[in-house]
Amino acid sequence: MAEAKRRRVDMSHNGSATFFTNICCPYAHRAMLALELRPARAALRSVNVPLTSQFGTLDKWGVVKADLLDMFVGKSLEDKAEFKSSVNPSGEVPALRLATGEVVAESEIVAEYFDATSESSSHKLVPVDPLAASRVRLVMKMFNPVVIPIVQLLKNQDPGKDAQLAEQLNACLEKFVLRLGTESGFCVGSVCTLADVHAVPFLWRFGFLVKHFRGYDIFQAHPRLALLAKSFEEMPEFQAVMKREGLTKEKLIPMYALYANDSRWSEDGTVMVGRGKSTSRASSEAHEASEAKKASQESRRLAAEAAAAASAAETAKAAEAATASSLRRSLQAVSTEVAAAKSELGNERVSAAARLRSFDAEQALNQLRVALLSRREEACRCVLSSLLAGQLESLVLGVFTAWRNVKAAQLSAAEEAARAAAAASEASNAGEATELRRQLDSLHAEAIDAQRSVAEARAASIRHESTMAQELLLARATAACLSLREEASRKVIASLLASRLVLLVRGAFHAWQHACNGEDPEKAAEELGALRRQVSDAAAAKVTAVAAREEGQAALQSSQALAEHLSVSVDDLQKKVAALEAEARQAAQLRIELQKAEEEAREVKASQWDLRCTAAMLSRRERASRTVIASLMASHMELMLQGTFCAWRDALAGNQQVEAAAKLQLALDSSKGDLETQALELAKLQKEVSEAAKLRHQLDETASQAAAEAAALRADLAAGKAEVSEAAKLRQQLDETASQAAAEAAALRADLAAGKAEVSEAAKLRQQLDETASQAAAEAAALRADLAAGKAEAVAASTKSDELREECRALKSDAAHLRQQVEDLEAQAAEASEVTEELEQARTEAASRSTQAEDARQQASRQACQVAVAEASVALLLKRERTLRHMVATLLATQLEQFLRGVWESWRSCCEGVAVSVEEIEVGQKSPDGSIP
Ligand SMILES: N[C@@H](CCC(=O)N[C@@H](CS)C(=O)NCC(=O)O)C(=O)O
Repeated sequence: MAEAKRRRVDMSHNGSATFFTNICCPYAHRAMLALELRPARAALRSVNVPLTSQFGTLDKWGVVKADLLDMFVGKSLEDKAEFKSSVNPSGEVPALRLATGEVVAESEIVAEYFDATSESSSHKLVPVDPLAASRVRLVMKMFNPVVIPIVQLLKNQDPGKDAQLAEQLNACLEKFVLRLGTESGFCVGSVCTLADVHAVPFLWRFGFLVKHFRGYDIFQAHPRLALLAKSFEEMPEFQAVMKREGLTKEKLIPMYALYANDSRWSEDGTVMVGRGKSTSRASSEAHEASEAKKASQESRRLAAEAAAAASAAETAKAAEAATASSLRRSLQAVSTEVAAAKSELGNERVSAAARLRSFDAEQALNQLRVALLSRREEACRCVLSSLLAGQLESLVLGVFTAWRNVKAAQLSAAEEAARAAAAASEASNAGEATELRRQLDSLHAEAIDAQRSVAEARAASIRHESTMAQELLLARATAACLSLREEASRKVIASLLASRLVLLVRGAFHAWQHACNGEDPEKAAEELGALRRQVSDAAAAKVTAVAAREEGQAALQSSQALAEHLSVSVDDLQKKVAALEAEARQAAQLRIELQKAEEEAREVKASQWDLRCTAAMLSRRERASRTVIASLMASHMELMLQGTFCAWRDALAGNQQVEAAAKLQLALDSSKGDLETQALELAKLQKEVSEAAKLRHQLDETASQAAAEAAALRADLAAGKAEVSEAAKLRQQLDETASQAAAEAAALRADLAAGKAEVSEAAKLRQQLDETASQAAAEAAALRADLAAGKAEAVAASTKSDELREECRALKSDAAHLRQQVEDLEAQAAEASEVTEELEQARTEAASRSTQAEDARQQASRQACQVAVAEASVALLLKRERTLRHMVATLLATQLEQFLRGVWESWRSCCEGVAVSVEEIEVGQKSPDGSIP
């Protein structure tokens, strides 16, 4: 009792750690076992917290029976509520409140906390090795699904479900066993781990509890689990817990009776009335045997009942047989009556069939007519549809052929335009080349002009020298010579740049042409080679130009002596230059014409329909232009840099020369009186004069070369003219093509307008047709109504005529009868002629009778007349019907024709609409100003 008091629930937190537990709970058992294996370092107060269900047992059984472990003494549900509010909101054990007031809950977490915080020398429950720890955790995870089926089996109240629940439990246990190690009886490895602490409290207690209450032995089914339980039972720590808590299997079984009875109590609340242990396997077998015995007795009883029922059925069968024979007899009588009635009916049927046959024949005829008409209609539809299909096919074929032709024409026009453009570009190239050459020539001429002017100046200075001091003249000449040299250098550089520009532009146009003609690697390689050759030629020309520049400088130095001779050659050169200028003007004119032709060609090209081709060409041109502009900019940049450097170098050289000239001036000033030096200078001048003669010779040669170049240029000009004439021809052709295209377009537009007009007319016609059709439909409906009325009249008339015929027949028979009577009377009168009176009387009678007969005859003739009239009216009605049918047929035919015409028109308009939309698409791809987007 003292121990029990020690265990009183004391929720107060007095600064020491508290472990809230209950050995009846397998979860709490986990934490208790862990604490035993891994003792806490600080003092730990253990407090038992009764379970809610245990309080119920306590109420009903009393402390002696319910509190076998002395856990509830002095404990109440209020304590439980306080535990919930102050320690664990779920109200579940185990829970650990630390000295700091923090709470650790959930069994495996509490167990792990004990393991982690223990300072005991015992091995850790969670191995330090991560791999071993992972195996421990895997086994723990695989055990969790075992708990639910094991509790379900224990609480199950339906014996029929035991096997199924045991099977479910077995499946979970199998999966768990598969993960267990083989090194020892423990779950993992050779020592006890957290996995064992996790599983054993459950396996140990539910092992014997399930066997006791439900007769299912998990250890027999899984010997590995028996080994595990045994390994644990032998462990001192396990035994220590059991001993301290006073827990034995014998005490635990009555505690778990609550679960085995699924908490079902008798009404007075003192006895459990659930299944308990009553349905163990053995008891269930006995139950099954008694059930089987009951079933066999029941079946025997049922068999006896069945035999009695069979005899009763035999008697009933005999009675029924007698009844059946009497019934059969009456049936035979009835069948005889029925046969008689049938024969009567057959006779009536024959007569009715005879009556109906005529009607059926007419009906069949009508059906035949209808079938014939429907077949005709179907045949007409087939014919029309095949005709329409054929026409549609031919039309589509025609459209495609026309479209192909138009495309081919467009392509050829585009090709021609491209060719013309290429020719024009070549021509423009040639023109530009000519222009550049002309510029080169003009530069050359300017250089020569400059030389001439320099020479004149020089001559003037020489003349002045003769009168003034030769020294001063020489100095001035030197200065002029230097400035001229600089100018000549600039000119040479300009000519070089111009030649580079020519090459660049040519290269650009070649690239453009190459882009336009498609990417032909061989051609490109050839062009590249040609360009390289031109570049090397240009380099050679540059070298030659540098040499010429040097020569020019030399020539300029000696130009003083050449003044007179140059004046003559300058005149010639001026003439040649004038001629060249005239030619250049012509070339410029041609170039302008070519540009115009090219612009016109472009305009013509722009008016072509093949926009894709043009777009592709434009994109290629754009690419080529970009390439060319990039290369031009690069080369310009290079040239600019080169020019800058050259200018800078030339400026430096000029400065040096100016300095030298200044020095020379100073020297000249200083040695003004030195005649010997003057004589020497004069000798030098004479030498220069001789060199100038050589230069003149060279200039003559240059002039002859210039003449040859002029001849070549003239030839180029002629070629250019020929190209221009070709371009003009091409332009003419293009004009023709354009005019043809314009005419075609105009024709197409006219066709389109006509088509549109036709479409509008067709629409109008269709509207009219629709109106007519609606009118016709209304008329047809009216006619149909008339027809129906006529038919009804005809039917009525025919029935009336039938009746009249019948009456007529009756009258005729009456008349025949009367006639017979008259004959009889006449015969009697003939017999009675011997007796006069009798005869007269008989005659009188006969006369009266003949009068009657006459009356009857007259009546019969009247009736015959009436029949004839009725027949005539029937014939008239039939005729009317025929007329109506004919009218309906013609109306239907007209409607059909109109309908087909409408279909045809709508189909044609649809086709034209397609053609129009195609043209509109073609046209719509141009921008409003006619330019290509
Ligand atoms: N998931 C919890 C379950 C603990 C649990 O269910 N404990 C039960 C006893 S077996 C409990 O304390 N129930 C509260 C009560 O019955 O009042 C754990 O692992 O700790």
